[in-house]
This record gives sequence, C-alpha cells and structure tokens, in this order.
Amino acid sequence: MKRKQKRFLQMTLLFTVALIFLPNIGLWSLYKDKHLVKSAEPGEQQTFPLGLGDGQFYSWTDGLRRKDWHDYESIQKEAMRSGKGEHGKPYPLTEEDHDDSAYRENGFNIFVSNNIALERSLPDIRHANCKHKMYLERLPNTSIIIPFHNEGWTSLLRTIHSIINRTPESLIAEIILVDDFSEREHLKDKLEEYMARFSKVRIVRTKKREGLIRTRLLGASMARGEVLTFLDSHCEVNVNWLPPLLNQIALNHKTIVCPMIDVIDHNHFGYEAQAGDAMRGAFDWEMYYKRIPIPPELQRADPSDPFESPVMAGGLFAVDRKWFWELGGYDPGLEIWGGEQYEISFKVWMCGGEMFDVPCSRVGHIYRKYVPYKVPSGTSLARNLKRVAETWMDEFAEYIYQRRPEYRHLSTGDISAQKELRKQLKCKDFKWFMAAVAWDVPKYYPPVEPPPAAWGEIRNVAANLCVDSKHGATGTELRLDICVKDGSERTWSHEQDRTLFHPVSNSCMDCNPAEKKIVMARCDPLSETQQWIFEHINMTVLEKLNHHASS
Ligand code: UD2
Ligand code: MN
Repeated sequence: MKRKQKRFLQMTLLFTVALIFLPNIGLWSLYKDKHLVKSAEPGEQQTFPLGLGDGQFYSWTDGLRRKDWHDYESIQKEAMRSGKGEHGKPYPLTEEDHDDSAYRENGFNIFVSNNIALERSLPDIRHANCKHKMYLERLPNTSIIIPFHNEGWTSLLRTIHSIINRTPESLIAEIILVDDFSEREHLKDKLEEYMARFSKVRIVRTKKREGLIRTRLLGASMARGEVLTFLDSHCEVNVNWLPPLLNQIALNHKTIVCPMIDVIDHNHFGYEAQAGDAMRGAFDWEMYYKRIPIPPELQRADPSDPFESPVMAGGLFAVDRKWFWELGGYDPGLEIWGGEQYEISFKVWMCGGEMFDVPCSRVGHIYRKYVPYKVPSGTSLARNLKRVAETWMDEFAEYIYQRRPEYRHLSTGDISAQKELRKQLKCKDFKWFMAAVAWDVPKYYPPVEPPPAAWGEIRNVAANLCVDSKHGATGTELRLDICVKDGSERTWSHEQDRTLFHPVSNSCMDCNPAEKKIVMARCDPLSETQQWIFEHINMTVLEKLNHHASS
C-alpha cells in the first residue's frame, strides 16, 4: 500500500472513532437529547417502565456520563404494599399499645416498631425535581458505618433492611455494624445469626464502652469503601438516597454531604419531614444545634440542588474515606456523645473543604423521647464542647463562656495534638469561618460581647510589673512599677470616648506618633493621640460599667 493511502485510511478511522466516542460532538450527544426529553416527561413516575431496572436514561452534560439511578422495579413493588405503618403512616395506636417500661428502655415505642414490617414502605417526599435527576454513572462505592449501643432489635433491623432494599448493590462496599459494648442479649449471637444472610454486613465490637465518636472511628478504621457513610442505628433510608450523596463527593472529594433528616415519630412511627426542612445547620452560643433559613444569596435556582451548610446535625453524612483520615478523623478525645458534629464541621470548612445538605437524599431518624442508655459517670457534653471550642473557635470561645461561665474552669484534657493537626493542615481561623460560612448565624443568635478587658491594672507578664505614670522633668511619663493588689494608684479605666484614664494622676495615656513614644498627658478626649481602640469592645457594657463606677 502506498504511504499516502495508508495515511488516509488512518485518518478516516480516527475520525470515525472520535465521532462515536467524543461526548457532546459524537453520536452520544444525539442520544442525550432524546433521553433527557423522555425522562422529563411529566407523570413519568406513575408509569414506571416495569422490568427495565435502573440505567435506562443517560445524559452527557459537561462530558460526564450520567444516569437515572432509580430502581423502578422496587419502587413499584413498594407502592403495592399495604398494612399498618406502611407508606410511613402513623401506626393506629390503642390504649393497650403503650408499654411504658418497653418505651423507657428504648426511648421510643418499641411495641409499634415490632408491629410494623421491617421492610415497610415510605412516602417519597422529595422535591419533585429529584425524580428526574441524573447522577454520574461511575460513582464511588461506600462503606456504611452504623454505631450502636443497646439499640432495639426491630429498629436496628429496619435500618439494615431499608439500606439493602433502597440502595444500588454496586454502591455498597460493605455495611459495618459497630457494637459499642452493648449488654442487651439480642445484640449478641442472635444478631450475628440474623446478619449472616447479608453477605455485605460485618459486625465489629468495641472492647469497652467507647461512646459514639470512637465507635464510629473504629468502624471507619476497618472500612474499605471509597466513601464512608455514617448512619444512626434507628434510621430508615428513603428512595434513591445514596446516589445524590456520592455524586457530590465524586465531583469534589473534599466535600461532606448530609441527607435531609426526616422524622420518624417516637410513638406512632409516622414518617414526615422535619420542621424547617429546607434550612441550614447552625448553632447558638450555648452550642445548641439549630436550623436557620437559607439566606437568599445561597438559595439555588433549583431548590432540589445541594446547598451549603455551616454545621451538620451529626449522625448522618458521607465523606471521602482518604480525605476523612487526612483530616485526622474525629478527635478521639471526645467522650460518649456530642460535640463531634461541630468538630467535623468546623474542620471541614476551615481546612479546605465544603459541606452540603442534599435535598434529594432523605433519611428518616427516630428522634427519641429520652436517652435510654446509661452515660458513664464523669463524662460530660460540656467537656466535649469545650474541647472543640478550644481547638477550633479561637476568641469566639469567649462567647460560650459568657453564656456558660461554668465552662470556663472545665478541663478539656490534652488538646495539643488537635491544635498541631490544625497547624499542619494550615486551616483557616474561626473568624474566617464566621465571616465566610456562618455569616448569617449571628443574625439569629447574636453573640454576647465580652465585657471590655480594660479596667483595673495593666500588668506586663514578663516583668510582672504594672503600667504606672510618673511626673518628671519631661512631663508625665509611663513607666513600670510594682503591682499592688487592688492598688488604686495603678488602676486605669477605659472611657467611652476611647481614652485610657489614670485616676490617680488625673491624666490620660497619650502618644507622640512621630517619635512612637507613649506618654501621659492632661486628658483631652478630642485629641486622637489619646484615643485607643481595643479589638473587642462593647459600648453598652462599657457605658454601664463606667456609670456604675462613677456613681
Ligand atoms: C445526634 C445525632 C447523633 C450524634 C449526636 C451527637 C442525628 C440524627 N443524630 O443525636 O448521630 O451526632 O447528635 O453526638 O444527627 N451510640 C454509641 N455509643 C454511645 C452512644 C450512642 O454507639 O455511647 C450510638 C447510638 O446507638 C446511635 C448513634 O451512636 O446509633 C448516635 O447516638 P444517638 O442516637 O443517641 O444520638 P442522637 O440521635 O440523639
Ligand atoms: Mn440517633
């Protein structure tokens, strides 16, 4: 064959290959439009193409292959179920259906849980747009990690069954049940025997009571999936809950995603959206978790799209496994329950990641009436919160202590490793977090400003001497002198006009800007050389203080 001919043939072949395989210009792009139109047909979800399974509809926006991950066969099967509690309806309770002692053991009505199907159906309460959303065809797989301590039998089983039934098999690497040293009999051999039917379920157990934070860490350390997905042990996942979470992580692996948490009533087990469903996670200065409206600036054109959330509720989220460990996982010094949701949230935002709530992913959770399990003596939520505040919140921790003075003298234990990690990861400071991520929080929960740290003596730490003023040949100058306990001669007060007044010499701190010298001078509040600005000051408090002092 002549060289020219050969070259021509090669080119033709290359062009043909490109036409078929290159997204958006190739043959695929012709399919894209066709399928998108088809899947967007209204009323489509009523007439599921039975037997076609998932993967029917594809799209190729931005060059990535996406597909419809719905499992229409199982959706249709569920739609046909009937019975008590089905479709997430409240169980019709009678007087006899209330066993107080059983209720107390679990914190919810276990009788109802025992009397509704383990595979019960749930209502699809997602935003309508979710029904047509496509997600990447190639999603990472996940280890689903479920810590439990003395969980009820049927509530734990229903969690597992809902996962098995409503999750594409290919996306589950494994389900790791982590027993945090439970005592209840049904959680021992009986659980092992039951779970044997699920090849993907593994059970691991802590050697002593560790609390939910270290229990999750144990599960995470054994996990092999690309993503870690954490759930509580009394959940029911809803239709197509996982693909939207994994999709977001596939787009950017430094992302934590949370499903919308629905409420399973602790008495009748009715399933419904949480009050304040489409809101974002926040906190007040006593560190109570709150949800606040999404500010207009952050509202998405499509309300079913993921939106930014400053802090998570805690229990239900997915995170890239490798990145979770790069972030150091959780602080293992957090005991039993609470505070870890702030730790992981602050860390993610401050150390280069993002966090989203995903409206198309919904998971029901039994919010219990009371905590049924014992908490070892000596552990306190306050200690966990202070640990997190001291590690991550910088000067903002002061706002907490203003509200909860008893936190001030609480011991956090050693947090040097946490602080070192923060340094190594080159995390931003909390001021940045408040300004860039949680900027709308103070609008709902205004901080209490600390009182001005600007009265009494001014003591130098190295010299252990106090700032005093002395009248000399060159006028009144500043100098250091011995601090006298409650010695009024070395007392200063910060006035509302920004001057620093020294009552004994009846003069004010002044400066010579040209010579960069601090001196004392007759008070002249109009002179800017006598005005000093403290970084944090609350004029209302100051006004009261000065008023009090002068009367
Ligand atoms: C919320 C979170 C929870 C956790 C907690 C703060 C949701 C829906 N729930 O409280 O996940 O973040 O706030 O820490 O966001 N557990 C143990 N060992 C223990 C105690 C609990 O393994 O010592 C298990 C427990 O069985 C459950 C999980 O940890 O699976 C969370 O505990 P919870 O359900 O008592 O917490 P919850 O939902 O009140
Ligand atoms: Mn829970």
